[in-house]
This record gives sequence, C-alpha cells and structure tokens, in this order.
Amino acid sequence: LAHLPTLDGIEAARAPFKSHKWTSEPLLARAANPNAPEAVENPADSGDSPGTVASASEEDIETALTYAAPWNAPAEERKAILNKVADLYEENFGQLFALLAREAGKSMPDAVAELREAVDFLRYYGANIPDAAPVGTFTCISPWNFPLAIFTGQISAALAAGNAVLSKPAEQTPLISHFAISLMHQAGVPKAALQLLPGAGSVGAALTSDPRVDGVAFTGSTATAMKIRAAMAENLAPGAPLIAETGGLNAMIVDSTALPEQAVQAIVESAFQSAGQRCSALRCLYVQEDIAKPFIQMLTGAMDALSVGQPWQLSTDCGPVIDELAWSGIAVHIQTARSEGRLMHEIATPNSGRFIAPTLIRVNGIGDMKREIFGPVLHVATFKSQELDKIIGDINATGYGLTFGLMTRIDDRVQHVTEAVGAGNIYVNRNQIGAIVGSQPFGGEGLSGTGPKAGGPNYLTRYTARPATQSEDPWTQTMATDSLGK
Ligand code: UN1
Repeated sequence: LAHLPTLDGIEAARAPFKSHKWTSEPLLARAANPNAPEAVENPADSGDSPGTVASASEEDIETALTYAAPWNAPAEERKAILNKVADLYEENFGQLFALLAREAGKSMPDAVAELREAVDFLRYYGANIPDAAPVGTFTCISPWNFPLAIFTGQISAALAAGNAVLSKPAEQTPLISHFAISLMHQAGVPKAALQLLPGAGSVGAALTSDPRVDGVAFTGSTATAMKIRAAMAENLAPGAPLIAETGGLNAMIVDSTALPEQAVQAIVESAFQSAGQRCSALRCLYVQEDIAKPFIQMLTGAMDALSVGQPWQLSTDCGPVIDELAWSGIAVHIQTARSEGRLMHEIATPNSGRFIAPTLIRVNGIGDMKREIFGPVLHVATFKSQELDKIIGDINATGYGLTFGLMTRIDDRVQHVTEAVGAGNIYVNRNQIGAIVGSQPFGGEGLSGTGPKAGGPNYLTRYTARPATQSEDPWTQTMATDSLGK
C-alpha cells in the first residue's frame, strides 16, 4: 500500500499545471552574492512560467566543490536509500508529472514512461552496487529531454558506487531537478554527497575543468562532449572517466516483406513520440521502392491521426519542442525543404506556442542529412533491393551509431543487416525508442557515446576506481580521428 498514490498526490497532479510556482536554488547555504532568480519557461505556453531558478554563482560552485564528500555509507544502506527515493518518486508522482508537463512539455504518456524509467534506474543500480571504491567526486550533466529519467540514472549510478555528486541539470529544466534532489535528500542521501548547481553552460564548464572533480557523466550533444573531453584532459587527473551519451542520426530500413501495419506504427512512435526529441528517435527512413507508394500513403494516414497540443491534455500525442531556439531551427529546416519541393507531408499544429507539426521530408539518403534535427521531422528515402549494402555503408559512414531499426520477414537478412550496421541499440520489427533498464540497456557507438550502456551490467563499473586501460575507453580513438567539434 505504501506504493499507492495518495489523494494528495492526485490533487497535486491537477493543481500544479496552472497555479503552483516552484523555485530552484543550489541546495547548500547560498553565497554572499547569489544570482537573482529568473523565470523558467513553459515550452507550451509563453505566457506561463512554472517557477524561478537562481543559477549557481561562482561562489556557490566553490562552496560545493569544497563541501563535496563521497557517500561512504555501507552498500546495504545506499541500496535502501535509493529504493526509498524510488518510493518517494512514486508517492510524489503528481508533482513530478506536473513538472514534466509544464517545464519540459512532456505529454502524459511520455511523462508516465519517464517516471517509470527513473524509478527503474534507482532500483536497478541500488540492486547492483559494485564491490569497489568510488572514483570520488562526479559531475553529472543531464539533458532537458529526459529531465527526470536520465538525470536520475546518472546520479543514482554515481551514488550507488559511493561517489559525491555535483548535479548540473539542463538550463531549461532546473525545477524538476530541484524537486527530485529534495526527494533524494529526504530519503537520506547526505547533502555533501549530492549537490545541485543549476545554470547555463558556464556552470558545466566550471564543473568539468576543476581538478577537484574526478569524473564526469554527460548526456547531450556530441560537440559539447568533445569540449568536456578536452577540458578534462587539460585539468583533471589522467584517466578521469567521461561517460558520455550523445547524438545520433538513426535510420530504419523497411523492406518489401515487412508487415506494413507493424512498420507504420513503429515508425510513428519512433519518429514522433516525445515530439521527436529523443536521441534514439528515428531520423531517416529507407523504404524499398516496390512498396514505397502505398506504404507512405499508410504512413501519412497514420500521421493524420496524431494530435499535436498541450501536454496536459490526455488526447495529445505530440507536445511542444523545448524552446525558441529549437523551434526556429526546426522551422527553418522544414521551410528549406518546402522551398526545394521536398516536403512530403505535414499535419496541422496549434497556431501559437512552440509546436512543430510531425513532418515528412524527402531525401536521397542519410548522406543528405548534415546534422541531427531534434524534433518531429522524419526524412524518407527509397531504395532498390540490390542497394541494401550501399545504404548500410552510408548509415555507418555518418560516424554515429546509436539506434537502428529493421523491418523485414527474411531471417537471413536480419542476421546480415544487424551484423553489418554499427549501432549500440538495434531493433528488429518493433519501434526503436524506449530502451528498458535492465533488460535493454541503452548506449551508442562511435560519435554517439563512450559506453558502457546505461541500465546495463557494465555501467556502474565506470563509476568505480579501477585503472582504465586503453581498450576500455573506445572514445579516445574515435575522438582522435573524427572532425566534429574542431
Ligand atoms: C536520449 O534521448 O537522450 O531508448 C536518450 C530511448 C531512451 C533514449 C534516451 N532511453 O528511447
């Protein structure tokens, strides 16, 4: 019964959508001259703000670094406290959902999935506490697109291993981090082992270039990961671990034997859930030429059934994109495609707010895509059967390797294609998002991340003090040969 939501929780789920105001501050005593609180934006409603955030000042960062102390409680106690945090997340689901909707623009189904993933991370890492010393002090830099799940995943892994954590959440989503960290403290994580330092990139830069930091977990863009890598190499102790999950240019191949209904559903989910704002999302769809016409007709029909709208409406499939910068970048991309006659389909969107209609854009192949478009935009190419290996070559040539999807009923082809494509998460005859903690760990290859996979058996070892050998650090090589971020 302890896990059932309380009536308060249900009421809390309703009220905060419109009225509640949260504040987020660094969770230690503030420095003498703190930064002034600023309004946080609601991505779906520019007239609304869910609360205020006071960014960490230089003095706050200095205090946090001085005060940080590894969590040296016995493993059993750490496990019990992480499980208690999971319980508190479940009990406070109303506030967490409200924040996911109002601060991050998450639709209700996306928010439910995210809360579940966060709870899964806490219980999984709690159940797998490594028998080794911690690295020391870990900086955890988390993204706005999973402001609860990835944020909690990084922190709970670092804490399970006994590290001190300095958390720098995404600039767009400080309030949910603040609330979640308050729950962690309430459950018994010591304040010196877990400190929140909200702010912009400069806060992250300070927390990844100070020699008192011993390791960094980062999820975000490949370019930022490379800057962090360089700053760590210059300032941190040699061998300090960087655990990075970064971008992708994810493809799916649908051949003429695929079950069309299954493929269409998988594509709609993979490209448009979370408004396409997942690094795992499908970006480039290859459809075999023989079936392309009727297949794309089915796909556009399924798109027409999607509803774009306010996150807290239960009918919403696709909420807003995160901010003005994201919105304008995607809008320009769609406008360019329109002017070049490559727009294949788009659906209606609300007139105001930062909404982008799920859109199809024609491309010749993944090579036409210069960068990851982080929104509900799917690029479509066709291929002839004899071109299969060429496409696989093109997909691998992007240098990324996060997710890949294959829709076919030919067994030999499953084996051939899944062996030939270099991607961390390969999915056959299903959607290519929504990895599951424990049973389907998530992580990329090449420019998409350093590994090990989050929610998998090797992840926690990188948060423990072991001498890292060259072969355990595959990114050293990748970084040396690629040209991004230089
Ligand atoms: C991300 O979008 O930053 O499998 C990664 C999935 C999620 C992806 C998270 N775990 O769809």
